[in-house]
Amino acid sequence: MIMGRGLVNRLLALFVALVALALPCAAQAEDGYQLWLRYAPLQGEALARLEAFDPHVQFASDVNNDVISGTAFQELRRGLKSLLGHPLSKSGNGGSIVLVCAYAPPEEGAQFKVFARSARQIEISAAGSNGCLYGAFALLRALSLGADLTKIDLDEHPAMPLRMLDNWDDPNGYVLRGYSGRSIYDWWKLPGHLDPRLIDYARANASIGINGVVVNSVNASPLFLTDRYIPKLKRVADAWRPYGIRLYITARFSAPKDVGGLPTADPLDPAVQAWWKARTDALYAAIPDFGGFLVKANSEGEPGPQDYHRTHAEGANTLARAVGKRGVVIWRAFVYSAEDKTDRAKQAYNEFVPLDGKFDANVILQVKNGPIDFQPREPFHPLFGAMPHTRLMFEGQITKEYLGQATHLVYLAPLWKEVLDARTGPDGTVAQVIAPTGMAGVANTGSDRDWSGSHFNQANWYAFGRLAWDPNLSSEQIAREWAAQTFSRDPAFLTKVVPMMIESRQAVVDYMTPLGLAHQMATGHHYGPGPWICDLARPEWNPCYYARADKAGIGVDRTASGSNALAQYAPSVAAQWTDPKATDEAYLLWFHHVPWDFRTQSGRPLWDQLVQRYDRGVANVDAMARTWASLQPYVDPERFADTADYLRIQSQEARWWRDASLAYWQSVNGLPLPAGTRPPEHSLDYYKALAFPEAPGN
Ligand code: GCV
Repeated sequence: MIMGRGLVNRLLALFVALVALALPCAAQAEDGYQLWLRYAPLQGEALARLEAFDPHVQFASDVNNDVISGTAFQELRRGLKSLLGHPLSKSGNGGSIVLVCAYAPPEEGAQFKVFARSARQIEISAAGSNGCLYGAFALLRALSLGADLTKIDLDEHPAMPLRMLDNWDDPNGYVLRGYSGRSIYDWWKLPGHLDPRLIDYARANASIGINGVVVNSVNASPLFLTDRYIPKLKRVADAWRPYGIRLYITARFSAPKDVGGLPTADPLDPAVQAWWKARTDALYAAIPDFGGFLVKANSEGEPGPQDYHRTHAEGANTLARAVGKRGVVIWRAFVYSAEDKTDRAKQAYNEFVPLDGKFDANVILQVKNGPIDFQPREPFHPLFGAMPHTRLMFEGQITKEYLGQATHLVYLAPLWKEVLDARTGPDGTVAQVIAPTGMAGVANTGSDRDWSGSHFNQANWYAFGRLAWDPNLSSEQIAREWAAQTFSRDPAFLTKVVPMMIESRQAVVDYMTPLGLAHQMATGHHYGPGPWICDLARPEWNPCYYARADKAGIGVDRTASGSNALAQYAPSVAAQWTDPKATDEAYLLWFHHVPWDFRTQSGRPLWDQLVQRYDRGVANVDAMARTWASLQPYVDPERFADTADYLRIQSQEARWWRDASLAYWQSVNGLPLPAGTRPPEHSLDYYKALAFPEAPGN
């Protein structure tokens, strides 16, 4: 009997399904390594449709098929095979997916179309091979989500040219603010051995549109500028090129002195300029598509041009001239100084706005989402919209330094969206300000099998890439896409897990820093609460600096009667935050110092409202844990148990945050808790005495 190819495939799929059913649950356990790229076999109608199409992948003749389009080709075959649950048929008689890719450099040509030319032919066409790669991933994503291949009609282009990850990894394998193991870069074994994980990393990044990666920490080692590192960097850059990812390094500003043998790193010294030029030329000789330098200068003790009484623009331009048209210099705006006694929230603006228009064309200023430091909530950074003659880039933190790190489930898309969607003035939003330039996210990746320290932390990596591709995507859509690809497409799973993810951000705000408070985390590790800490020499390193709680009230007066940080925003923006009675409660204590009995918009006195918010945060984490427990049937045992454990930790720690904070505020205001409120479990002294010498970041 001769069986048709389709029948053979269907029988094969049935056999695989029966074997899978017969296996014990543990065999299906997953460790999270595959991220959102599992391409779990389709079922039901979606599978039948793809079987009927019987896809094979081919290049259009006469078009470019360089290494990047080669990756697209391989990825399509890999993804389709996995979605079908069996190899693609060899006959080539089925429907075709045709790649039509031209050549363009990585920042260009990324737009793509995926559409059905006929019922038997799908075309992925792009102005550049990287567009073909993004189109391939988009097609596989759509299929993973159950789309009908023959009805696919995608027409996409990235919202911004630079979509980057910043690794804060040191040459010795330590990851600063890393909560997912050691560094994925083994500089010791490179260039002789390249860990295949670096290729998986590039693939995951490409799948969400990331096209640049900075490989070392902003607190930079000068080693990366030595000859010894060039072949190491080259090996990584070569491995990433097929994924359309350019390699960047952080440059230590004092490197001409540290490793260059010069007596100075003064950016206006001709010998220093010649040194940067020679180093940069050496990098480009080895890596022709080297992206450029990231620099943290005169910030938190890092060296910079101000050490030589030069401005940030003079420093940045020296490096930018060495790089020339070949790449960019990304200069961080994260500065605040021990000598400057003005409100820390104002210092970056004061430093950089006078330099607007003084940076060379290939300098980009990288600005954190808020004016302090990656808090659970901050208003958008006032530099956005205030430097019309400078290229500004958004910096977000995917690693959750101040948001519970590995163990708290917090989905960050709503946090970034809040900033990207914020209007900077009459002319537009933060997303529009950065559209000509880009977004960088401080990566949360490490050597852990699950890459990100927890399964749900992967969602933040995914969301960052997707938002850099298209900041108009909603947090819900991104969560849905991620959860369906990562765990289960079952609508019963998605209708519960997506709202849980969305609410997780407000929950952490509520139990850590409600009503516009910020930076109440204990100094150093930034993990648990430390609102009482007030004895460190630099005032802005004390949580008490950010709450200004006293017997009379709480919050930082940033209006004209206080630091007037409010004046750094456009008048139309500042107007919404001038009057405490009219200020959105999300930012109330950020901008205002108000009495404990201040009547909030809820009608409750501030103290009662604050207590209510801490309680709401705890209740929401408990609700998240219950939701997750109900999702057990949809998730493999290993990832289910990991997440359940972490939610238990988060429930306990939300209580810790609430109880420690309330105990402290009560010690300041002397007020009783509102009737019916559960008192803190322990005394304030108990919370103050807790110590975590082993916490990451200590
Ligand atoms: C790289 C915060 C972190 C620091 C980090 C700094 C920065 O202050 O706590 O560890 O240093 O941000 O962004 O430069």
